[in-house]
Amino acid sequence: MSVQPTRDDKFSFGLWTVGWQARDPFGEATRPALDPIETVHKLAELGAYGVGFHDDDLVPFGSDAATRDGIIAKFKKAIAETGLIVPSVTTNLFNHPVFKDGGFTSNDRSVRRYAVRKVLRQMDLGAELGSKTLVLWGGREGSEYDSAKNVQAALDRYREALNLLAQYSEDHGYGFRFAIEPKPNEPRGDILLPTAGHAIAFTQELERPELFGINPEVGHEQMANLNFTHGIAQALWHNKLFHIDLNGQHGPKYDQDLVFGHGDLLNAFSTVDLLENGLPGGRAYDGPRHFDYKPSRTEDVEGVWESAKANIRMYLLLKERAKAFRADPEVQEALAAAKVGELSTPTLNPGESYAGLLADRSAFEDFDVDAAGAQGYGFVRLNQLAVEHLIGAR
Ligand code: ASC
Ligand code: MN
Ligand code: MN
Ligand code: MN
Repeated sequence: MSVQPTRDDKFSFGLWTVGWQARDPFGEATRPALDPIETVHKLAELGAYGVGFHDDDLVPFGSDAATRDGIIAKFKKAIAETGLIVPSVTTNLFNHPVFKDGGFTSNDRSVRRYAVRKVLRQMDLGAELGSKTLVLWGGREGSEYDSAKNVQAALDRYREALNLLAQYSEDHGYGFRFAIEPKPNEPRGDILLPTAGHAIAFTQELERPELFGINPEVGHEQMANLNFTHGIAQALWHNKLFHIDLNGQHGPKYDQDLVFGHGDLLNAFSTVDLLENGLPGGRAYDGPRHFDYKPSRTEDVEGVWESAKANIRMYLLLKERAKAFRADPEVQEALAAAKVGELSTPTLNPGESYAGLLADRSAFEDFDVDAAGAQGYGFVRLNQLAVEHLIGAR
């Protein structure tokens, strides 16, 4: 089966993904640090079109100006040599102890001012590299204790910071769109903007809501016991799917960051089907297919690159399976029998108001509720067909 990635597939990786040294709360690193420049070359070889990074992934926290300039010059050379683009960048507001109570929403005002400055600096660099999306993962924005955080004040401060970022981007002609990444918990006990829905609602309270959308991550939504495919479908519906973090997760437990498809495979199938085939009448996603996973702690460096390849291969295999599913006449027939297409027909007739509905006896007085209640929808048959396509049985 041909699963050769091309630039048109828009696969991108964060430097922090393959670069994760597998330090966890219970153990030391199991792998050496990777050189970001080598990583850029390796990702290009694997068929990625893009690379993203937190400021500190590229330039170690606290580096002096000369070191920083030197690293950035080398990085620019590497992306020029490989033709990789930098579709999105993000800022690390979670690693240093200064952010232990958050960045934009720390109770300490001086920390908040520092956090905003750190993001502005990364925006300057991202703009210089041609990036148009700024991802905002507020991993430390939250609390362990309800008494320790005034949530409404925290949301005020969050809004204040994001309004400032948008103003800065517009004033400098950077043209950034901002993608808020929800996560319910970990590393904080409870994180603000915990799900796609919370984050979308929050964007409506900003000065320039059109510049703000979300960057949902498969595992983060699943940690909240939510259906990721439903989440991105709703985000598309709101025109808020600005970016996506693909990975794998087995339900509500710690953030696993597995390879895409190595968690809930059925949901990964429907995710790719949605991203690649869209929904009738629905909006399409054409942004990066960005992998935000962590090569498991058990892997050596060779295993790191195998796992990176696995993400790409999994996506392309699922894309091929989803195409076969959609093209199968039996599936078409099962979709029709299940009335999946009928949902796209408005409930009211063109131009009809409630008066028309009230006058329509067939809608109520003469409606055979027992017959309608007795019909079978055939969803199980349809799903069996999906699973059979997924496992290559058809
Ligand atoms: C991000 C992002 C995450 C976190 C995590 C850091 O930028 O999208 O999910 O940081 O990967 O380890
Ligand atoms: Mn994660
Ligand atoms: Mn992520
Ligand atoms: Mn992550």
